[in-house]
Amino acid sequence: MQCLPGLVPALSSLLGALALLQLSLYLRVPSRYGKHEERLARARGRLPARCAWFLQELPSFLVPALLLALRSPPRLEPLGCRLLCCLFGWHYFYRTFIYPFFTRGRPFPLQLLFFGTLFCIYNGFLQGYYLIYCAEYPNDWCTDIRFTSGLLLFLLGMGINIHSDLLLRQLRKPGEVTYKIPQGGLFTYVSGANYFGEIVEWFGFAIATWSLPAFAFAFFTLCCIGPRAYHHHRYYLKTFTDYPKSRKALIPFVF
Ligand code: NDX
Repeated sequence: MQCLPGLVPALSSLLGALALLQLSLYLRVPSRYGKHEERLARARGRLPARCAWFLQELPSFLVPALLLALRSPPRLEPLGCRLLCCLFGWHYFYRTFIYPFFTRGRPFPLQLLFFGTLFCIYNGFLQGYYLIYCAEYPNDWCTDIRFTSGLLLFLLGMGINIHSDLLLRQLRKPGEVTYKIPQGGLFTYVSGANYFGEIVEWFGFAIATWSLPAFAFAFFTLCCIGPRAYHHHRYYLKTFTDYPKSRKALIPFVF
């Protein structure tokens, strides 16, 4: 496989367009899974959350791994590029092989699972194809300020995201499906602490790779889970009379 000129900008632009579509569709009405499903039209079929998240996220790990295996020789140079690939793989290893097996979430709608899987194939291909076949970094990219600051942001965001997912999980006993007020960590300041972490993480990745595909994905993440954080926040304010009034939706002290 070779790097086709024009393919990466075209796929990245389409991802940007999908982000805007996502924003226009889900700014007013939340995407219909989790706490926003029962108040809206019920999805026809569902799959247990563990199975659904595993299947949905698997392509984001598998597609770049396959692209790497197809490359001859199957290794990446320079070190900066290798590390960037590892960051993407590391996140999706967690999201595919760890997160689903601990989740206590409700069954996930099949229809969204289908679109979510398509999205993960698309994005896994775009990020993997760019990093494995097209990216060109200088040998000292690891010491570039963009790489180091982006890496720090990525790690900070990932830490917040994993910690917040853990706090959410601890709100329920196994088999429980009720909603409670999240407490602790960044939830002290925002309703969407896990989403805040994920957004910081992917903007960190975009800065570290300094690439169009990664910025397009960070933008998509913002347009996808930013509105969802806002809908979660409204849900909490409506549902719990004792919900902390100082808590914001997504960005501490701001929004
Ligand atoms: N999956 C990313 N668009 C998405 C699935 C939906 O990873 O057609 C985007 C992802 C997909 C979406 C994906 C892409 C766009 C799609 C969309 C569906 C339609 C849309 C395909 C791929 C589409 C167009 C038209 C443009 C093509 O019962 P429960 O499940 O609510 O329980 C929850 C529990 N919990 C609580 N428990 C007790 N008390 C409370 N108060 C609780 N609040 C929550 O915690 C869950 O078990 C768990 C987490 O819930 P929640 O709602 O906070 O997070 P969730 O949205 O489930 O995300 C889980 C993690 C989180 O860390 C988040 O950052 C990350 O996944 N994520 C999620 C979505 C997208 C994404 C990351 C990204 O874009 N990077």
